[in-house]
Amino acid sequence: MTDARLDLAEALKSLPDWRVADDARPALTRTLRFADFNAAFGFMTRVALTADKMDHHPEWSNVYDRVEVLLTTHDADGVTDKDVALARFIDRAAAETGARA
Ligand code: H2B
Repeated sequence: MTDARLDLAEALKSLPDWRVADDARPALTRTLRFADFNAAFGFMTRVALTADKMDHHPEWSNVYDRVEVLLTTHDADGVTDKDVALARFIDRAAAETGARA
């Protein structure tokens, strides 16, 4: 079964560090900065392992200490509870890895 699409504004109410992505698809985005590449990549490794267990994967890019994350559910063509759950995990991992924003 496909997950239900959520209203973006509603989803963002509980995710203050996220915003609507400038993207053709409904998606959430957050940019994070870390102390250096090592911290950024450590964060990504941690998120990657959990994302794979969730079978829900971020679209992201990394330049040195910066990681840009975009979350959307391809199967649903929008944002679902899976994106919100992954965003919450990312927020926790970011805080624990010393993200600056
Ligand atoms: N990740 C994301 N972000 N959206 C999806 O719809 C999605 C995914 N689908 N990871 C999963 C994998 C699907 O392709 C597999 C077959 O379960």
